[in-house]
Amino acid sequence: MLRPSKHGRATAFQLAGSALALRGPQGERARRSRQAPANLFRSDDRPFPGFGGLTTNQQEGRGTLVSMLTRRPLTLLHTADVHLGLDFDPLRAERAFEAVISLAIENAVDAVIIAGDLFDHNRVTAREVDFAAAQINRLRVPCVVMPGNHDQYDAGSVHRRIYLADLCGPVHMLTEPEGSALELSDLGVTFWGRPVVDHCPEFHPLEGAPTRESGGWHVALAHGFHVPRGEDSYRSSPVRAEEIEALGWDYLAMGHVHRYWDVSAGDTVAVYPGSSFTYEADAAAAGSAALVTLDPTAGVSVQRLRVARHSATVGGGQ
Ligand SMILES: [Mn+2]
Repeated sequence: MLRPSKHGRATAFQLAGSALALRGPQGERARRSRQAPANLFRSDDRPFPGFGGLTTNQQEGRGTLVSMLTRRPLTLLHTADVHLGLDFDPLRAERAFEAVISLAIENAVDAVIIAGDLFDHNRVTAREVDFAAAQINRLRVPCVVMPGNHDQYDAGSVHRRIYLADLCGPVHMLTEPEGSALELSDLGVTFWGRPVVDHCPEFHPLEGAPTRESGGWHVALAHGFHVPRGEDSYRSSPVRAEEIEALGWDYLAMGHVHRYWDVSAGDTVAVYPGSSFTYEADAAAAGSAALVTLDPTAGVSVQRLRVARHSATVGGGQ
């Protein structure tokens, strides 16, 4: 389940089974079948230097990512809910995305995360796709993209119709329905994400997220609705505070809620960056993005960035 990646010593791998697969009688078979190889990759057949591979954690029913990477200072530009192809004002979303990419360049980040809803719907035109690709191709750093509920990875998904990774040099897609990890060893970071395939209450974006062992930074992506501690929710794609705490990763890049919102829990720093555009008619209103700094000494910090609108070119009257 390994495939080479285009960014130097990068690897992508799918988790062997998921929490969903562990439910019911079929799940029990799946669990037994996972017990044989405790470590999927022996040390002598690691595909790339520094790649630790995946082990299973029988007690928790979660895989464990073992990384041989070392932490180094890392900055990420995290955006979500870009909604290119926005029905009522496509130019508004486009200008905002252009501004987000400019912020990434100006801040000289090491990588960009788009945590769902890059596209507003699956009917986006070739022109809109070309616009997205042209903007992403302004980057000279990796861009990790995961589908959200507006561009969900079902049979009709825009991400099955067009392949951003082919159009854009920097793009790595996280589209494995049960979740997949992507290790960028040059940056000392491992990403994991489970895309929205069916936006419903039964879908839990963090279900099946592996535990992590020391070594490098661990950054997860989740597109869903935050549920505060102890509360029940019938909303689709819930991400519970308890799940964020149990994740125990360095950073959780959220998407779906259109305002900047810190939902950190336990040791996991978790933030919604907010939509890159704003529905406000006020030209002074702005969307937002998150500038994430991961420092081996100072830890993880997040700064809310304002995404300025180009008021002279954005259509008003909404
Ligand atoms: Mn969404």
